[in-house]
Amino acid sequence: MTSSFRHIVVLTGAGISRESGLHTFRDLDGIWAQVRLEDVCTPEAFERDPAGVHAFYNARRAQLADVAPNDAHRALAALEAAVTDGRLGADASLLVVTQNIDDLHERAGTRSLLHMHGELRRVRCNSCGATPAWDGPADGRTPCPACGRTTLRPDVVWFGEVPMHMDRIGEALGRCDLFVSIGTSGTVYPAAGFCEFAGRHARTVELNLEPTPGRTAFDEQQAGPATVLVPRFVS
Ligand code: BV8
Repeated sequence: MTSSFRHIVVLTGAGISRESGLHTFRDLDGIWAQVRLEDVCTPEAFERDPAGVHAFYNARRAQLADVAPNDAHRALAALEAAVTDGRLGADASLLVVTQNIDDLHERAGTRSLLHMHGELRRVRCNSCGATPAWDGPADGRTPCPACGRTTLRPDVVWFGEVPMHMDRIGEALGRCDLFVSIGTSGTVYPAAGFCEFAGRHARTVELNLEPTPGRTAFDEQQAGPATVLVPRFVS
């Protein structure tokens, strides 16, 4: 399916990591059924309870050691290899934009990747702005490796904060001829608006366990698990 396109943008959400064992957010067994978004995923929450927010992200960071990429992550890495080898044309391009903060795309081999909501395996210093790679727990007593101050926060984008890499994402969406949304409910903006923007000039496809409320905005919708749909779609 993808071989007839030149410039592909793929948006992924928590659903692509579900079969690796990481919970989604809004499914019945999702993260927001366990903890209130307002208590862990806003700057106000961090201001109010930094230890609680650090604990939430420390637990999710620790979980990365117990999970591995699945066939959907690997299929996207194989697609990138085909682009890099010139099998989709000399000037072909692929960009994976993920809302996920796990590292499963990297571990599957994807390099052309932007984490628009940040990364679990980084922290950010509120004093000096350093964003060191981070594997273990962090909290209000952990000194920043760059400046030594104990002002570290998770390097993720909370509600009300500006997503990362929006300039590069907008540029890629503006020139793509294929936009594929994988494993996202299309609830959170600005990611939820990417289909409408790309759809002005590109073919748009939703690959999701079930059709989402935004499915009518896509040219095509396929329902099923990502580990089945994605390898078949990119072959
Ligand atoms: C911003 C942090 C301005 C990291 C997250 C009113 C209207 C419109 C917008 C707003 C509004 N009020 C406020 C806003 C803005 C707000 C927003 O969109 N709110 C929503 C709730 C209405 N957005 C923001 O604040 C953003 N910032 O707008 O700044 C701006 C914008 C542009 C330019 C400059 C300035 C910041 C949003 C980031 C918030 N941070 N997380 C973390 O803790 O992980 S969001 C959170 O939701 C996660 O990051 C997650 O990635 C994201 C999206 O969720 P999904 O990935 O889609 O997961 P979900 O569970 O919802 O769905 C999973 C899907 O997978 C399901 O459909 C399921 O069927 C499917 N699935 C399950 N299993 C499988 C599967 N599919 C395939 N195979 C399977 N096996």
